[in-house]
Amino acid sequence: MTTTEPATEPVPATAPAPATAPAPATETPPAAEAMPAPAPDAGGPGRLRTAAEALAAARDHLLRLQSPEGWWKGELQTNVTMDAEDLLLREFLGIRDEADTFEAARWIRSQQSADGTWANFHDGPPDLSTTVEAYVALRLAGDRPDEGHMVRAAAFVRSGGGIPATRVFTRFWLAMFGRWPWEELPALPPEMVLLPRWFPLNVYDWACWARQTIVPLTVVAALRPVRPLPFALDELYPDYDVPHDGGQGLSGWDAAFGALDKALHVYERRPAKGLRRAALRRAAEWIIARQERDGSWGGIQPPWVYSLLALHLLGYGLDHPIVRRGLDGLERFTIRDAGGRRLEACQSPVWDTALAMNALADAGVPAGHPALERAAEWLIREEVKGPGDWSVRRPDLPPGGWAFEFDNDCYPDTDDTAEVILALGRVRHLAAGPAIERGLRWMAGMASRDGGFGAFDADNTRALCRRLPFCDFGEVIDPPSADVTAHVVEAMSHRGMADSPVVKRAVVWLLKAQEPDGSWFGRWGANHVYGTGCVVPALIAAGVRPGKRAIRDAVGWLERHQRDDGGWGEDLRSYRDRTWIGHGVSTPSQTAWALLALLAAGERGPAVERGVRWLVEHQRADGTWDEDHFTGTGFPGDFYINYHLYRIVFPLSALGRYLKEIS
Ligand code: R01
Repeated sequence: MTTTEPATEPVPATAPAPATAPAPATETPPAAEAMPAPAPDAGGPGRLRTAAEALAAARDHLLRLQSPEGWWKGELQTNVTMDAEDLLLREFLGIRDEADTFEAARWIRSQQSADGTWANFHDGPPDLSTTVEAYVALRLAGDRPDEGHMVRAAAFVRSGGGIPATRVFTRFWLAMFGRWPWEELPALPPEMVLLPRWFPLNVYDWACWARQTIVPLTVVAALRPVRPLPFALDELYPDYDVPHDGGQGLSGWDAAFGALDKALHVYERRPAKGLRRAALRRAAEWIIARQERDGSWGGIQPPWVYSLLALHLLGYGLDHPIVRRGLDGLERFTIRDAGGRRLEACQSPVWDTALAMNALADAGVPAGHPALERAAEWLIREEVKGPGDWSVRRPDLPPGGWAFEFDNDCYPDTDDTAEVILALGRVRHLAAGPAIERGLRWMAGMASRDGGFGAFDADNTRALCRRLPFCDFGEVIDPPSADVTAHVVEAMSHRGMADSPVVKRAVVWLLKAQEPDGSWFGRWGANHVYGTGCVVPALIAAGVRPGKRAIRDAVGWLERHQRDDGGWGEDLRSYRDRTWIGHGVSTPSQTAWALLALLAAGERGPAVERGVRWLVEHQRADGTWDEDHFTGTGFPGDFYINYHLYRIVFPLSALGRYLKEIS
């Protein structure tokens, strides 16, 4: 990816400008002796900051990024399919605006690699589906197929098998525009929403993000709309047909699902009228009941876009309040700056705020500091107070906890709940107590049968979902993972629950999940460095002794994977190619994760010193770090996230804990 990315500095992007400084005139300043000394100026040429100076500079930088309302939010950067699909949505609805198209096209072009392709993450390999979607969006914007950048893109697409080889989602979009036959997409009948909750592949067998995507897509697939584009895409077909299943032949479940898919295609030619009508009505009700206050669905772009399409196709006009609110809400996920116009796939204010509070507390900012107080008050207001889709599997569990986003009340998750509980535990806020208790009770109730924790649901483990021909992109279930389970264990342990049965079972789960090499897999962060960086501090918090075999093995793995420059880095390619595990360019967040694990394990030796030195040496003059590489994981192998605050919150935590240890 060509890095024409503008500022790498995290700035709350779509919301009111952050306070430039915590306003001392209106706040009660904390006791002077409790306040750490202000940051000195940047080291200047030739002089390296000390770790304490680096910490102070990072702390002050992070404090400046807080919003007046108390939250933090860094940009959530993903890939250009978000921008391409937004233009396609607007084209389909007949509301595509020329000025916005121009700005979106500018952004998309700026992300194109020199070879004419688009990747899904910084420095990543070319991605066929992403390149096709970007190409079609640029055609919509008026770029001609004979322009150099388009010629190069089309050549890459053809060499990779062309449109027939793209993911199902890409061909879904092309079908809506008459550029792919609907019959040649995997069947996705809306009757699925009528399946009872005990029946395999019913909507609650799917991870919440897949469920929210699939339900509206069944509607679109049933109605098979076609609104032709003003251009053909012949240049995106290969010169000869590449065989579809690679000629390997199908076996077992794949063959069974292939047969089911054929049968469903036959049914699709003549669906039972009453059943189809009931299914579409149920799907519409299901979708409408899940629109959030901000107009979104799940606070993530794909379900949002497909829900708008589905309702529109069912007759909800552009002026219907549901559609109106949905379209207006997308504005708040839109960033416009020097680089152009782009969309966030999702927003992370609760997550970022909890991480920022924990980092500031690690950095020695006192519990009564106004920034922490304001953040705590905001988090307390964000508590989820009602039931959600999670209630289907846990009907007797009272609500509680936190979601990732501003408005996502149907979908609290255990990962955010754990981090928020840790963050609230570091301020002295009376109102936090009951919210923490409700969060702990909710989290405990969300344990899966095997003792581990998934993010949004309990026992969301039906692996069969992954085998549907429709599912060729992204994770579609939400089984327990080591990183989430670790966060839950850490939070509960800090609240005095280390000896509770729920924590003990989760600890056993974590010990069993350790890889033979001593590391843990990272489901929501890249990758084994994240998993290991999450699990080691959690096990220590739960009372596992640093001398235990599991901890020693983890320390050994981290030390073996420290890079020559003293940092840690793990490439996202590690999700598809095991030889990359533990290897990649050093980054601030990954270096910090490794340090957090080593420090928790009681390490004080050269590995820690060199890691800290890497952080100090790579800090910017303004106190933050550059981090072009993505270190967040949406779906292993398919979808990645650059959380723009990771570059500062994790290094700040690591420096803070390091300085506490050596002082
Ligand atoms: C997406 C998609 O865009 C998307 C966006 C965000 C997420 C889920 C959970 C969390 C919270 C954060 C982000 N935590 C569990 C993790 C914390 C680090 C997932 C997906 C793309 C394609 C499809 C996300 Br299909 C559906 C959604």
